[in-house]
Amino acid sequence: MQEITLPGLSGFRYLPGYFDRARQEDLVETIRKILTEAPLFQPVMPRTGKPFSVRMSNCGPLGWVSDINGYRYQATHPVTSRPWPPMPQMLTELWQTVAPDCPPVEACLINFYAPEAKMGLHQDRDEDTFDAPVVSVSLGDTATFRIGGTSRKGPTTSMRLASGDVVVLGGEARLAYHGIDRILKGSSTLLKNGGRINLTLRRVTKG
Ligand code: MD6
Ligand code: FE
Repeated sequence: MQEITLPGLSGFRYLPGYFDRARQEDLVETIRKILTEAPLFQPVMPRTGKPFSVRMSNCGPLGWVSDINGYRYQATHPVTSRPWPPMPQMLTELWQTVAPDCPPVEACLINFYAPEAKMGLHQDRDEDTFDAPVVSVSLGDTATFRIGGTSRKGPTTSMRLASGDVVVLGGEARLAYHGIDRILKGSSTLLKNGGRINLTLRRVTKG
């Protein structure tokens, strides 16, 4: 297994090809089942109400939501009011592998990117603890991922995240600014209708 780090950003790990094609297909099937129970919803920005270009859902005991009132974690789907579906075993195992000393994963945010979608530079900081990493899995079309440091200004590095790749933001990198500049439409055959799914695994509460 290849592991790529960045000299100026400790705690950043890029694990290209972590999931092989067969396991990516398993994971997509699992996510599709989750999305029949907890459909993708359209989040909007706090205050402005401007819609995100990605659609979202979650699995696990807690899910991340954004609406006019703010960003938060909650135990139920904002549209159906039902509890989020359970965390799939493949994701629990990924968490145990890359964060063996951390308490169990509590939330998996599912982001769906149509080919035109992107994600502005942001920090993941809505959790009560930053001791555990945020772990991401990319499925489907390749994305251009940009990561900088813990200040919004300053240099950034770009890399392509392909289907099956895993990124770990722990340590100093836990609060690094990052985002998705673009999706490379048609770059993967994994999702029948194209686009990209990104899963981010988080510990939300203090262990
Ligand atoms: C994405 N990723 O890959 C957006 N956050 O679509 C993230 O926002 C992210 O890749 C925290 C940790 C890893 C990530
Ligand atoms: Fe993020």
